[in-house]
Amino acid sequence: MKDFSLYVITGEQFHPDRDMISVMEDAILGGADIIQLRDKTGSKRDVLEKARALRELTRKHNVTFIVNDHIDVALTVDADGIHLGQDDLPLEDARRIMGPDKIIGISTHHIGEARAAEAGGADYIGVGPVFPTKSKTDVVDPVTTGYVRQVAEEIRIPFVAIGGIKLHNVDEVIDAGASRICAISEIVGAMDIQDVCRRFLSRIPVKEGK
Ligand code: 3NM
Repeated sequence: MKDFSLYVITGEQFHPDRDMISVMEDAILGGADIIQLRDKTGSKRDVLEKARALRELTRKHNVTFIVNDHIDVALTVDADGIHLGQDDLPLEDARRIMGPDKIIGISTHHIGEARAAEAGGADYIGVGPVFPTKSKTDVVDPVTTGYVRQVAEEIRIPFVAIGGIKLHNVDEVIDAGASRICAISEIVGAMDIQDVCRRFLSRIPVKEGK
């Protein structure tokens, strides 16, 4: 997959007065290089409509587009990939449906899950929640930067740190070895989304070849 630095997930509850597409376009203009549609409550039709709009937006800006959970929606709009939780469709079934070229990302909360995802052919893993977060209801206890460090040392596929990451604590996550950061509330809930993205990016080490 195309490498990335700043991963932004939709979180419409954090911007009740703003349109989701304009919020995500601001994130992209600020430098977000991968976008995920995460919608746990909408009907399939709603999710499909949002996915189509985000697909169009991400194509326009040449940014990677991932759909959370809804594999049928991901395929219908030709998203670049899907993101799965530990209780979603197993990786090997998802791979069979998505085909060899689509991106499959998996949330992991301990090293055993990270090893299994890598061995099973995931393209990247989520590592979190690093800190407490209010953006996810069925969330496990914070895994701390200790888990980030463990993954940085052992796992060879790309990983993105997630969960409660803010401008005031991102340096701890980078120091633990993360080079890809994901945030919802700190970015989509901001007054100046582009500025927050640029500030995050200024803290993330630049990758070779980018
Ligand atoms: N997944 P915020 S934490 C969607 O640990 C999600 O797998 C997590 O939102 C995981 O940046 C999380 O607002 C919520 O804390 C991230």
